[in-house]
Amino acid sequence: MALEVGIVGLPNVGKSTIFNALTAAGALAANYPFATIEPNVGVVAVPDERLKTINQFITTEKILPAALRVVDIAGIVRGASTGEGLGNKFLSHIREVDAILHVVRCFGGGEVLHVEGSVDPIRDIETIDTELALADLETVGTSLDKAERLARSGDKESAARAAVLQRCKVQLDQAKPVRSLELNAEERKILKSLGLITAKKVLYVANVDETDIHGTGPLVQKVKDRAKAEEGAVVPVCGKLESELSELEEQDRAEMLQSMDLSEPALATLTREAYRLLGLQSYFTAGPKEIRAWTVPIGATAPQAAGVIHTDFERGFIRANIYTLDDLRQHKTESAIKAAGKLRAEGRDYIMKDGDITHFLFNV
Ligand SMILES: Nc1nc2c(ncn2[C@@H]2O[C@H](COP(=O)(O)OP(=O)(O)OP(=O)(O)O)[C@@H](O)[C@H]2O)c(=O)[nH]1
Ligand SMILES: [Mg+2]
Repeated sequence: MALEVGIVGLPNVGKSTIFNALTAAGALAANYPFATIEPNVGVVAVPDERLKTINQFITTEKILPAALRVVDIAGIVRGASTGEGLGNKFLSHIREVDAILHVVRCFGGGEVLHVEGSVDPIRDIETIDTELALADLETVGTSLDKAERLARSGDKESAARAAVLQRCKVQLDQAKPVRSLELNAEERKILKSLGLITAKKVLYVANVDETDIHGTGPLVQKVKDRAKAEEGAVVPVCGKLESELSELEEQDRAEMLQSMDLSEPALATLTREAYRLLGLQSYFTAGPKEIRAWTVPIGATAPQAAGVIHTDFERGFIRANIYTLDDLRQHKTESAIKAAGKLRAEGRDYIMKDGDITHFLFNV
């Protein structure tokens, strides 16, 4: 099950433009069902040059990159938390995603109306943050009442729960996100089931003018400063340009990128950053049928990684035979890697490393 990121922001900031470009580019990227699943849900490939490198040594029928699900959520307006606009319905979509892509308008252009009348990314971020904080405050308030009641009747677990919720309440009352609270593992566990929106990680997407595709202008700088204070990241994307790029064939796209001094579409950078934000890494399987990237959280063990392919692989895990891309570059074939004693047999406790090329042995 691919992880999911939700595109959030004020109306008319370019969310759907970016979503459409992401899913169209993904569809061209590989022979994979990268496309739109529902009108507002798509699957995008996580670009990874290492797949091509593996393919230089191992011939295969198809190459499958890792994937992320992306959901385009309708614009949030001032008052959404109290049911304004499409209000709560959309907030409930955001509760379900693993991380948030917050699109902020940094492009001018009088022809596209701004709901607040002018371009001001920091004000816009604060408007969204306030609505999300208010929505969380409601969730926290309800849970806190309940936890306090149970705590009074002597329930220890509820007392611990009430203490964490109280900290969240203080934070949210100041319109600050729960993610910037320092929480230990136990506290995180308590909050997990609440699906608090402001506890989710955020990647800011600065939708820039065609005159500022590298994002060096003052508006993007403001967003960068803001993100830095929250230990977050910003990717500048020109929605208009990306949507043009996504419609081109590979050759034309490469020429257009080069003419603008860009090494890749901003959407590729965006997808990779989102992957990193989620604390994910890839390992590979490689054979004549397919070369494929699989997604695991950083710190996953070998059996857990096997479980991403199939739950039987995890249950019946015996061992993993692993080599690296460098081994492949040096020795050229798997049999040569083995002959050189470089094929490692790893057991149940092995912590997967980014880029491991793996064969799992299991019985069912
Ligand atoms: N100049 C310029 N216009 C853009 C850019 N990105 C999007 N637009 C325009 O802005 C308008 C709104 O874009 P959408 O992608 O529909 O915005 P949205 O955020 O999905 O809006 P809602 O779904 O209503 O919340 C459209 O007319 C786009 O063509 C950009 O980078 N530059
Ligand atoms: Mg839209």
